[in-house]
Order: sequence, then C-alpha cells, then structure tokens
Amino acid sequence: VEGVLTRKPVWESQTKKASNRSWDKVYIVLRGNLLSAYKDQKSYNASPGICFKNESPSDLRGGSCETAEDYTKKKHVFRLKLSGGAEYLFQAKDDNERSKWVTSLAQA
Ligand code: I3P
Repeated sequence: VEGVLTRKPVWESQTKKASNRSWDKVYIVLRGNLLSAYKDQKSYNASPGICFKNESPSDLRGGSCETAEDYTKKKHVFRLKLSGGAEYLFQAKDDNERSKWVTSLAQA
C-alpha cells in the first residue's frame, strides 16, 4: 500500500509533544508492519532506503489507527498511534482513501 498523504506529527512519545508540528506532503509506503515516508514517489523509486528527513520507518505492531473525528480543522483526517507513544495525524484526499488507509494501517 502506498500513496500521497499530508502528515502532522503530534506526539514524539507518550509525554513529549512533537517539536515540528507542521503538515508535510509525503509519499507513504506500507510494507508488512513497516511504514515509511518519502519526499515523493520519485524519491521512493530512486532510493527506497532514503526516507523523508532521514526518518526511520515506523513499526506499526502494537499501535492503532482510526479516523480523527475530533480533529475538525481539516477533512479526511485519521490518527496513527505507535506503541512507543508517538502519534501522527494524516490527511487523505477523500473519505474513501482515508478508509483504505485506516483499514490497512490498523491491520499492520
Ligand atoms: C504549526 C502549523 C500547524 C499547526 C500547529 C503549528 O506551526 O501551523 O499547521 O497545526 O499547531 O504549531 P509551524 O508550521 O510553525 O510548525 P494545525 O494545523 O493542527 O493547527 P499546534 O502546535 O497547535 O499543533
């Protein structure tokens, strides 16, 4: 599963708010339990080992993913929580795309 999403880091860990809280357009790739972000699809195709801002891929095991009904500033937003406490908001292009991502990420 892969595609363009807009992403905002919210929590870095259970107790630490993310310092960079701005929305970034990223190319997201889910492979097995690992979720990686890339600058764009071209960058992913050219160098799949080099992630957006040199981030490490996120292990989704033990995490959770659901629509973010409480976040009302943007539409089609969902929330991803990782087992270590990190949390992100993602914006999909429509509700259908959001459903697909939430289903895939919740299962990973
Ligand atoms: C952030 C940016 C985000 C905003 C966030 C700001 O500033 O404006 O869009 O989140 O608010 O800190 P910057 O671009 O300077 O990093 P929202 O879009 O959700 O409002 P926050 O700190 O309240 O999360």
